[in-house]
Amino acid sequence: MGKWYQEGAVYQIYPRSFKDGNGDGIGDLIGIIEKLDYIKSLGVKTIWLSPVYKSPLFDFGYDISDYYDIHEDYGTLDDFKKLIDEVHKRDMKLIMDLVVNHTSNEHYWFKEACKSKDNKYHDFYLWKDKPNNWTSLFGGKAWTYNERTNEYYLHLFAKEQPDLNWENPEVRNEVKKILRYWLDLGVDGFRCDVINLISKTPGLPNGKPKIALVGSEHYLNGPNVHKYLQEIKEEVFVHYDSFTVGECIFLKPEIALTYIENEKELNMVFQFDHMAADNFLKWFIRKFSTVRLKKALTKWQYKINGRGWNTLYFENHDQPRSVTRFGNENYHYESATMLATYLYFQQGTPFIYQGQEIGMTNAHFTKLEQYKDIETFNIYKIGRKFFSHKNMMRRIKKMSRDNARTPMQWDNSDFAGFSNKEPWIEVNPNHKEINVERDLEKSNSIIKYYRKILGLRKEYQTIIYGSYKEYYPNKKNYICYERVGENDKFLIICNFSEKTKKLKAPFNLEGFKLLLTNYNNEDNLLKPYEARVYYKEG
Ligand code: ISL
Ligand code: CA
Repeated sequence: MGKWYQEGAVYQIYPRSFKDGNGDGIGDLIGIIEKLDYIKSLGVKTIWLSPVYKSPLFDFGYDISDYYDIHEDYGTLDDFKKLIDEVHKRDMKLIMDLVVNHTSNEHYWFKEACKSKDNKYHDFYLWKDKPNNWTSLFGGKAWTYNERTNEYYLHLFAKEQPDLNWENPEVRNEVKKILRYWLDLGVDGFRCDVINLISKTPGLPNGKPKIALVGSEHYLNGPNVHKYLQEIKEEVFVHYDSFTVGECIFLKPEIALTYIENEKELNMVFQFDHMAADNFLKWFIRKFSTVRLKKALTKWQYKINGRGWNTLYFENHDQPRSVTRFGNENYHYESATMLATYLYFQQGTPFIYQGQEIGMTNAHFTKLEQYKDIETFNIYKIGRKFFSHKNMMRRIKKMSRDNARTPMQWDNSDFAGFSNKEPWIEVNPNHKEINVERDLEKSNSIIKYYRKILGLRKEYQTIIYGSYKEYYPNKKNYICYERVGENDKFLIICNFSEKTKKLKAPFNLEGFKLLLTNYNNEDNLLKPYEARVYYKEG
């Protein structure tokens, strides 16, 4: 029997945009409870809930001001306990987002720390009399002046997100208390936000000059990160049946293994290599290349399988919608199902982001005021020093995180069934055609296709544990890989383009049966975005 977090898929909910249960235009916990049967019907095992803690919402919850309470927009602690209960009643699990590289600047600790250098919380954060040259991941400087102590504090993200000083054992003890609190409430694990940034080079020295992320050599996979994570694992996680997935930015497979081999610190990680298939450093856009995408994903299959455990994702609350980004909105059903076939027959835990299962698209906003995301505004402001308004609007239209944060599209009513009140962010007008209710009525239902994939993963252990081998790695817009088990074999072939392509296989398909496809076609021509899963026993 394998591990539940390896065998079952995860469904990520961005609570502000999932379902509004009390009619204020903002998603909430009661709304999520209303939709648990729908989530269960997809065949997923676990829900990953993006932050619902108290927060001033500068980064919509990734800036936490109270780790022990629920933001009033999302409900109460009792609502949360009810959610956990209802999730477990459906034999599902729930993991929370753990954001402990930084807190909100409105957290009690930080407000105290700013009062004086000898305040007991002062060394919960990282201070310098003079800033070094590090830059923030949200653009701009990574330091902000604090008048009362006449010094600067570090923030790798927004100035409202001061970095915690993990060198301080008091900080680590507070994090352990937070973990135990939620685990004792029944939470089944955590998605650990930018967890490979928590250890910084002592003394916080200057970084080498470069175009962006100046100083990152002093905080990416820092000197004590493994000490800290092993401490947390040994003192907390080993006492619970839980799992952790670490978001680790700019990570190589060899480094990933130092976190996940033998699960000694984390059970798995999110890496970002495949997210660079259409850009450099997110905002320098380049033409999407399927060969680049394939190389990235195959590299992680080859390097991790057998020694660690992969995560399989194309979307989350930070990434543009994959059907727009990698697929084709004119072949909506075909490209959404092809992407799902390509991704979820690989080895690793599937992560599905809310709305991906109906092929929700990018927002296609045209005005800056339609956006809500702090990263988007920061990047626009900085970018305008070098590029025109039009140029920057083109970049943020493609890459803004708000592309993933428009309200979930449940039906074709005014606010897509998300709410009966004007939501906090605009609903995508295409919800008239793209919504859960309509999808489930269609024979070409993306949801039903996802259900088939997750059903096959439950039925065939080879999809979970089998070997992986890619064919034709350099063949553009063509996917071909095999999964081999003790006594069966899968061959996945996808036409990753809108052009008809000749079927090409690395061996004779005699004796194989077509187990899954997004068309009804078995001849040797692949239609636009056609995906096929061939299967043979023995
Ligand atoms: O998408 C990204 C990488 O290309 C960045 O926008 C993202 O900020 C980075 O991956 C870190 O993300 C995490 O930490 C941030 C928070 O804003 C993101 O939502 C979270 O996923 C700071 O907590
Ligand atoms: Ca609400």
